[in-house]
Amino acid sequence: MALTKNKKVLEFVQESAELGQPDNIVWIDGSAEQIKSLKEQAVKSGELIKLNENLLPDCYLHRTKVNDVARVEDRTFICTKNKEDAGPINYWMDPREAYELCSEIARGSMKGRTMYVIPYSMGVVGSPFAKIGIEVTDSIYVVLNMNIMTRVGVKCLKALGKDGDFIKGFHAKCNVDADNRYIMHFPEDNTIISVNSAYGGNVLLGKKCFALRIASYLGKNEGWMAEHMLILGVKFPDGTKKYVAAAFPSACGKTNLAMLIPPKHYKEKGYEIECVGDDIAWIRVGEDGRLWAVNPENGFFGVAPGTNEHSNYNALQATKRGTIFTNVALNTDDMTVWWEGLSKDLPEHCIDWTGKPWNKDKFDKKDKSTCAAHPNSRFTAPAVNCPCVSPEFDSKKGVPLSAIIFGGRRASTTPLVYEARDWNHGVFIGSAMSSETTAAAAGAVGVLRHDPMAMKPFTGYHMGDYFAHWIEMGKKVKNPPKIFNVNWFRTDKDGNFMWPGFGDNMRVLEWILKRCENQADAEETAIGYVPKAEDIDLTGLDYEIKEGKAFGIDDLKEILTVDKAKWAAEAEEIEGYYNNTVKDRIPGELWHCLATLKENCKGAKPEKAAPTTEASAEASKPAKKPAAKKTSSTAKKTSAAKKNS
Ligand code: GTP
Ligand code: SPV
Ligand code: MN
Repeated sequence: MALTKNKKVLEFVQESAELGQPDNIVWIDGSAEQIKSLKEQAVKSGELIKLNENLLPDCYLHRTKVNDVARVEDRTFICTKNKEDAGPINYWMDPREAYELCSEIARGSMKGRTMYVIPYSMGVVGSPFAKIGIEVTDSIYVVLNMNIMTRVGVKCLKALGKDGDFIKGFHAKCNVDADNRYIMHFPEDNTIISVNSAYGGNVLLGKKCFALRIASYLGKNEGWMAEHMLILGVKFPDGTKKYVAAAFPSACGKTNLAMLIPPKHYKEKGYEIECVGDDIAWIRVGEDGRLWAVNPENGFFGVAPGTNEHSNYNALQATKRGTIFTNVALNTDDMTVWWEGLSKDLPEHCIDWTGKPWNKDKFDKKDKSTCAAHPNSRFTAPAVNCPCVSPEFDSKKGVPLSAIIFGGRRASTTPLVYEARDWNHGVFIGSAMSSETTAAAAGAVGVLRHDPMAMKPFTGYHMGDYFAHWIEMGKKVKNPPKIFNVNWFRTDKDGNFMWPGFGDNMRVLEWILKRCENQADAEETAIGYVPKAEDIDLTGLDYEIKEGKAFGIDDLKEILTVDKAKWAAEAEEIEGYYNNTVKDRIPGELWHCLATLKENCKGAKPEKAAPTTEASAEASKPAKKPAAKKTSSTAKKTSAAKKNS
């Protein structure tokens, strides 16, 4: 039975049902009984595998199809009336064509299935930040994940009232056919459509689709920001707290930094880290002229491989109850889960992420195809499970930001940390970010791509307008946070990470927060303010870069170095990105910062920079749509396929 009288919601549900033609419609009320019964159904159908109730209470394993294991950037579209509004970085499709294409694909695809109606809120219900969405889906996996990742149920419909507006999300898994997979965004209609996938970021429509792509567009029009950022609080020995938000590209360390455990002597002094969010921040200007941030999510959809008691104790603890694991391995001896990096000992009896028996003797660390868990396998864990979750997690007003941090994977060039001269320069640093797409193999130079503010795959409009919005926001904040850039991933000539990272990143955070209070010195360089090596506390640091080579002050000096020749080349590279990729609509303030960088590096002979993927002719071509191929007898020939054939 419908749980609301809101006409717009009822209309949307009816239209969706007419399209999908499900046998039943079930409204998700958010009650524990309903969720429990859905879990039982999913276990019965094999969609979920129940794990050991004593060791992992209320935890389940789900395996996706092997063709459906990650976000699909080249099948993700921004459908604005004018192509220019989606900009040169996004894939674009005409909205009418996109609606028609998805309707053809989804029509009748829910026959014999149930359509679930999920009312959900991004942000605490009742917070001025919060926004309501309705996702319809024919996947129990989606319902159960949304129930962890967002706030779900009747309370959201109540908040919507009789005629409140909401973000429409239509998801039909269809045949999970990769050739007819589309993740469509209609920012001008507050609508998202996802067909032919059943994996995480493609189908949990509250996450990247709504909370970043649609929300970034809303934020531009309404004067706020939706960012791919973690939010953490640092509690000082005297009890005061300071908050920072940090944008790193996917799989570059947000969850790890958000839940950091400080080194021993910091802990002994009384420092603590509190996690407010690990992936998304919605940011507004507060009455006090500062920026205030909330995490619109309610759980963590975190990378499993590499997570262990030492690397991220808090994340691992968060997965110990009420968690859904996707594409990890199943240890059949005790019905628990396993992934590469969880433990040194490999499980004796194990089923890999594809559902086949796994032979530990054939495992080769360097060959991904021998892995038991998929490299992008994930856990969906409730935020309340996290031992270091912030007391401000449910705050309706959010937390005030002292600093914003950008960062990526850079084997060279970018120092461990540096500070922007001012807001606009910070925006320039974010706009010019590049990061390696692949984990650096020993000795090899990483393949770079530009990923401005870690938002390349998530900005729901023109990237140049997005930069301009950042500049505009700076004008609205009387007390802006300071902006920094970090790089945990500098390598030596053999490809070893030089900086210990993880918990030791606290040492850098401390310098950052001292700078915000004018309590630490810095040196002005061509790219901004860099710490003096002696101002980064190395007490108790115990790290071997490689066997027999312990990290020392000279290594710190090396990773703080700003090499003008490299930066002269970087400046040329950034200019090429602005001119050839983002093209028009780059704000004058950023051109000005680029000119300053070039001027500061003058005289240094540009040392050839590592080429970014955009530097190649292929990537700088305007966005084109992938061909939709007819592959199964039930999938209808799509209009895009007609045009492309
Ligand atoms: P998404 O959920 O995809 O947005 O990823 P994320 O940004 O939250 O990344 P996450 O924290 O899950 O880390 C991804 C990978 O980076 C893992 O393999 C980590 O082990 C590794 N990593 C995280 N922090 C550090 C660090 O400080 N140093 C090094 N060397 N590796 C790190
Ligand atoms: C990311 O890729 O940045 C993620 C995972 O956080 S997903 O939700 O699949 O986008
Ligand atoms: Mn992410």
